Amino acid sequence: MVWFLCVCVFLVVGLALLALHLKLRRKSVHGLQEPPGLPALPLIGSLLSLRSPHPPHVLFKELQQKYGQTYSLMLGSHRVIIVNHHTHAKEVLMKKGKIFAGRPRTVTTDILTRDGKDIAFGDYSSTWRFHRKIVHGALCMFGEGSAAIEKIVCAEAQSLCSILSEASASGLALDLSPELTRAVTNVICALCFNSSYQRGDPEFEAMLSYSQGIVDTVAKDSLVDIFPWLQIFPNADLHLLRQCVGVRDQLLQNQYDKHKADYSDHVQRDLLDALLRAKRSAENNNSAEISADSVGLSDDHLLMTVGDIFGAGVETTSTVLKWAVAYLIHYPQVQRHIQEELDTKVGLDRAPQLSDRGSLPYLEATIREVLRIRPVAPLFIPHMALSDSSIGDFSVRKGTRVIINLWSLHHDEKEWKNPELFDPGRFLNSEGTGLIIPSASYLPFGAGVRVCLGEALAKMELFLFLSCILQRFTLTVPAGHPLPSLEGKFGVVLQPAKYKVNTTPRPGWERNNQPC
Ligand code: STR
Repeated sequence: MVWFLCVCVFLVVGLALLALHLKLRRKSVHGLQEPPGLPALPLIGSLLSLRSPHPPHVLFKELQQKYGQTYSLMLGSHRVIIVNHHTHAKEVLMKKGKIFAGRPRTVTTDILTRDGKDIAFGDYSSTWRFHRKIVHGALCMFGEGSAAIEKIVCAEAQSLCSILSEASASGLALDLSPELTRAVTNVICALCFNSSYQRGDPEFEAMLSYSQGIVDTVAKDSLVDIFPWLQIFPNADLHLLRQCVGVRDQLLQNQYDKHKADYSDHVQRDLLDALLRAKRSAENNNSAEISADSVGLSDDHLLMTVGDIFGAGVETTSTVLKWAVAYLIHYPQVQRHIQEELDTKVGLDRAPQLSDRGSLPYLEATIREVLRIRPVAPLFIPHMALSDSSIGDFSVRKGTRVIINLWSLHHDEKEWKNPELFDPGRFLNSEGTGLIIPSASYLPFGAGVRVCLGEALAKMELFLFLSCILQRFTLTVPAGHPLPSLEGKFGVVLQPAKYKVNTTPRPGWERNNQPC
């Protein structure tokens, strides 16, 4: 009898859940169907279907075969739509950019950004828009637009090359990572704080490790972000994240206090001065619209934004440089081609400068190819629908998270011939003289309302660092070491594994030590 009752209850509950599932599935916005979905169980969502030896961007690309280019899944109780094709990606980012400009709040990003007071992870609002506008203005003034930044980048490239020279003289195989990171960090330091780090500076060492700690723990779909209630249990990752964020915040706070103490309306030394000025002038402005906007633009907001610029500026550019070097070692013919181009267009008597960009198309094509084959952020940062909407013919309910799988866009076999092959030539016209973007399925810096703010600065740095290095050195794998792995470690940025490099000075370079 008891058994019979149990079976009945089981059947009734099962049928009820099935009915609910079908009802939810049919329920749609504007009469459209919801995207096909992965199986989902109550509470744990689609977790069982997401077990895989592959990192999420690769798994999401594979799942297209079964569910189509756009499909949905449940992460715990959150509905997530995965977009794998460029037409839908552009609809989300550009055509309906404002509707999808939201950001989900997660445990880890809230810790990093004081509950979303930054730009990258902060939700869409009038404060956010105003905040982004002033950062954009300040970056234009101190970043891409200024000749000063070119000088700074060139000086850093120069000092990086001196260190590579020392290493090559001693015949040591070198892990380029800390050197590249220091060079990129110093550019951002100069830009933000008008300061820089010498080799071995303890503050710089502290920064290297806190930044890695943050990359290892933040926004990588860790379980606490899916199930926030897991925070009640001791969690080593969260502990590490809090500790790293604490160190970072102290560092930022010191700079902020210094800048506030000797701030003057007349001189703007760096980006932080420019941000302080924009904040003050907004506060003093009587115009109803602006003062309403500026409400909430607290010290925390500026601090968190400087943290973003710092984190993004350092982690992304240094990661791309490491990927570029890894690929140049794997493809020595590409390296030779760039060096021949440098030899004929720049020569050995002077360092490359930004104005050479137009005459070095093969190097530019190589940078584009690195950004395609190993995108810095293969899933970008998740978006969130701010109202009911649609993607293609599928309905999307308000609050749904939308993940654009940039990896799928950049590795789409229909768009790219042999996508796993590293071939800078695909970004050149048939004569090899001019740059092209051969496919619409290419968005290394995103697009739309939340497009990367540092795109111009990043491109400038990649060009100057790589051209300076390749003008003077040939990069090879040291005897007895394996080739760098091209696989990558998934996180908020896709980082290459550590590897060692030999830097051999190119013939003729030793004689010419022209500074930038
Ligand atoms: C890196 C580590 C750190 O110290 C601070 C940040 C905050 C900004 C993040 C950055 C991170 C990683 C790369 C991000 C960037 C904002 C935009 C950029 C996510 C976590 C990308 O979208 C690639």
